[in-house]
Amino acid sequence: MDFLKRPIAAGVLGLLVVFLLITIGLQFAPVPAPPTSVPQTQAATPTKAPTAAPAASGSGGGATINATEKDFAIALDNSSVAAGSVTFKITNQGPSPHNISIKEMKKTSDTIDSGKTGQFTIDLPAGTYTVICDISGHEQLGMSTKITVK
Ligand SMILES: [Cu+2]
Repeated sequence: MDFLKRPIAAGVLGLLVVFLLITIGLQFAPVPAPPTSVPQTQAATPTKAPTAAPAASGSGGGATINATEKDFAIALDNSSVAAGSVTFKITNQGPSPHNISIKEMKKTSDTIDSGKTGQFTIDLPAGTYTVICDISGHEQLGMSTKITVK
């Protein structure tokens, strides 16, 4: 190790070490860069979250129509409601079982037995709908009425 004592050799060696460290440092420098792409993908997911909030507030609202059914008629306390969720509160005052069916939507409530009550909620866009009891023959016997949704 005699050459290490020579100033020029030591200087050249020192420069080589410095050059090597800089080269290694430059190669490792790009490594911290990839994490910057991670926050971008994370930023995309929170934008979906706010869309869930309006759905929760909408569930509480909606129109209510009291529907009284008998053999053989449907009486509604309100025949004009706002578009959206519409809940029929059904009372069956007749001796026969009845239901509430929105003809245009092909949606029908559970069957309500004589003397019983029930509820039927349906999402209705603006339009005119025919409300019937879809138990065989009941519509023809008079269980049919109209509602306007606007
Ligand atoms: Cu009926």
